[in-house]
Amino acid sequence: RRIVVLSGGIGGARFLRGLLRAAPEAEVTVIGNTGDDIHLFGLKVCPDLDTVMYTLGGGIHEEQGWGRADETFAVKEELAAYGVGPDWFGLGDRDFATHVVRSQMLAAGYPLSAVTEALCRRWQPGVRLLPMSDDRIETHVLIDDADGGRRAVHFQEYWVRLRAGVPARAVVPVGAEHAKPAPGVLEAVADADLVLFPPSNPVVSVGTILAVPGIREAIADAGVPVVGLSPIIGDAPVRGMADKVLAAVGVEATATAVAQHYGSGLLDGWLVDTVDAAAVESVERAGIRCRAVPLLMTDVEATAEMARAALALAEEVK
Ligand code: GDP
Ligand code: FO1
Ligand code: CA
Repeated sequence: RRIVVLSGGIGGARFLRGLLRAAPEAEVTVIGNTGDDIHLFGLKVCPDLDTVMYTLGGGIHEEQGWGRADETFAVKEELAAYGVGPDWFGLGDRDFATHVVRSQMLAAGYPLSAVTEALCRRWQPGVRLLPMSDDRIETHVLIDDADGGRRAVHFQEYWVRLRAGVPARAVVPVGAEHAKPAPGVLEAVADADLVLFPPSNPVVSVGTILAVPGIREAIADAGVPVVGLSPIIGDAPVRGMADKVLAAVGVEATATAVAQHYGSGLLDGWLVDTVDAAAVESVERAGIRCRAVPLLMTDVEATAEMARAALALAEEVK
């Protein structure tokens, strides 16, 4: 069975670990978000691709959900000693090596998709990891300025330096309108038996992937079940600040609102947590089949159960 998963970082990567346990025989292609990418110190950093690669490859810092395990920060400290910023983005020494290899290959003319494939040869994530696009797309967030105006900051500055502490007035995937899907993306969707939206951030992860021209249409037209799992439980994100970016696009932080945001034109099935069982009726009224199951990824087995529920729902909506 060929499964395509649209993934951001932490939530998507953890879900994928459960999916691989639930369906070890499946061929899984991950379309990874690259809107979080940031250029720092002359290097290109791809947080969501790296989080999927490290998590499935066994190198992730488990509690953080990003960056490498057993990290040291000598390079970061030396950069600070030179007064070379920014200092608010925690790049570790081991992680730097990934960005050096990636930047070197990009400079040699390899597209991001080929670079990602090369990096995955070391990590063996057990999935085919494709960037959503080889073209540069960067999510910027519009915030209020001191003098009553507005200014755009890079998503990472909003998320990490500002800790999403100020309202996001707009979220813009800069460059998306001129970008095209990376090689293999549309083919993977066309060949898929099932498309899954993991409990990733609906705006800056799944939403950014869907903003690449052609991807949303390919999924809607694939003629196979599209099943999603809510990243919102009990009217709040399980972790992180997804509610801040949902507000920016006028979507309330509820399991129902997120399903409606994706729309019945895209979603055939939606899983909500048992605490949101009351949402089932409203989601079904929106034309999306809905089931309430435990959705907390407390460990790999719990996540595998979620994945099994998603696969079962996909069978129902076929
Ligand atoms: P990021 O790119 O690192 O932010 O990761 P993603 O976009 O892939 O996923 C972030 C989302 O994962 C957040 O909005 C969380 O609400 C969601 N999330 C994290 N842990 C869980 C969990 O255990 N269950 C569910 N349902 N969602 C989760
Ligand atoms: N997230 C943080 O909250 N603080 C950090 O210092 C940080 C550093 C970092 C370094 C490399 C990397 O691949 C990811 C990193 N992240 C950090 C996570 C990153 O901000 C993700 O984009 C978010 O988790 C949301 O997607
Ligand atoms: Ca992300």
